[in-house]
Amino acid sequence: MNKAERIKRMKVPAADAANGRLPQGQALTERFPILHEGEVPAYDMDQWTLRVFGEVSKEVTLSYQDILAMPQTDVTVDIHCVTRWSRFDNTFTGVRFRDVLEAIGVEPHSGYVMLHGDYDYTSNIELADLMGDDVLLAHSFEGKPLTDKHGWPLRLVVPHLYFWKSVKWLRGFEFMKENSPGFWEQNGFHLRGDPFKEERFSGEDLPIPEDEWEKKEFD
Ligand SMILES: Nc1nc2c(c(=O)[nH]1)N[C@H]1C(S)=C(S)[C@@H](COP(=O)(O)O)O[C@H]1N2
Ligand SMILES: [Mo]
Repeated sequence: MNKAERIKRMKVPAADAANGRLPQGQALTERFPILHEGEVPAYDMDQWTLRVFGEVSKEVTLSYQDILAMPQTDVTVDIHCVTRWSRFDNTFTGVRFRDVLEAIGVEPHSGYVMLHGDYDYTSNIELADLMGDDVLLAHSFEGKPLTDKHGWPLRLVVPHLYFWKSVKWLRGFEFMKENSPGFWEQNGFHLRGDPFKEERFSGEDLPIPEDEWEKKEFD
């Protein structure tokens, strides 16, 4: 199938394309693709920790119970993956990043964060992009615990940036002196990744076939 035909097949309701809800170059999906590098982690939840460390007033290590005891928030958000799928109206439940900072009484001493997820996945983000109302450390999706493949026990959800920033199997926030690139950012992807500005790449465009994601696993 040629490119024009593939684009024609993409499901983009005219109203959503017109009202700007669907970013340029994206295709809508109602299924939820599963994308990650490496293995789905297995956990002993008694050993599981989430660390806040680096350039901060104090370093803190949280247990899963600590997270569940913090104020819980539901968000319903659209998500946009750089491999060109978008999915509307996803409801996640968890704790807002900024509520975590407040609950643990940590003052950031820098504006840049390296997000750490299992196994050895990283993505960099600016602190300002973590402070919004709908940035969650999520444990549930559509009212049920996240599935293992979508990041249980805890994933980040940063809906206003491409989904590679929404680190699954989240384990740490490392405040950094400088904005240094994480895993995909070292491999040619944009340092910030705003889907509405199509901030996909840092340099030359990388080839991303429009239908690559359709060949992935879904649930
Ligand atoms: N730990 C970890 N988190 C990750 C990834 C990964 O490889 N490892 N991939 C990212 C990418 S590229 C995408 S598009 C989303 C996919 O989330 P999903 O599988 O729930 O759709 O997870 C992001 N979070
Ligand atoms: Mo991705």
